Amino acid sequence: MSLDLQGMFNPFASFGKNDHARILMLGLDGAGKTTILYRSKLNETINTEPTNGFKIEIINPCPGMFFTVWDIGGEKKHRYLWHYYHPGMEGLIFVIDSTDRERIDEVREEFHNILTFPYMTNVPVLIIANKRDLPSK
Ligand SMILES: Nc1nc2c(ncn2[C@@H]2O[C@H](COP(=O)(O)OP(=O)(O)OP(=O)(O)O)[C@@H](O)[C@H]2O)c(=O)[nH]1
Ligand SMILES: [Mg+2]
Repeated sequence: MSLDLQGMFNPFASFGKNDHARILMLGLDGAGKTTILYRSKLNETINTEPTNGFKIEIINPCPGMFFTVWDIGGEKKHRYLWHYYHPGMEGLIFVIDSTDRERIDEVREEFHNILTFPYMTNVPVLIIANKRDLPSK
């Protein structure tokens, strides 16, 4: 599957070239954050484990565009970290498993909660409805 990275990262096009904007990537466990992170970095699908804490990678989705992406684990026990890592972040990627209808209310609550974080005002938000290759559960 090819990914249109330039199109996908369009919400962040206002960042200057080469300025390495800091982007926070959040979403429930299993949504596909780490998969997307490495697809964006390596252009390949890697096998992931649930993220225990966080991962940081610099990605270069198109020429001259660099982002430092902070991918924080989405399991409930890690979600308190979301609040601690948001200061200084300049953009948000929120990833949703679009087949996981059972947890859509939880997704909504967590997203609304993120929007109350004090530093999360006036930051561009990219919402990815992931796993579109799968049938709904
Ligand atoms: N079919 C399909 N599977 C996907 C897709 N994206 C991710 N997955 C699978 O979903 C599972 C969870 O993916 P991760 O990237 O580890 O999810 P995560 O959001 O980082 O999860 P946490 O680290 O626990 O927060 C893995 O088995 C992935 O291979 C997708 O677009 N389609
Ligand atoms: Mg992960």
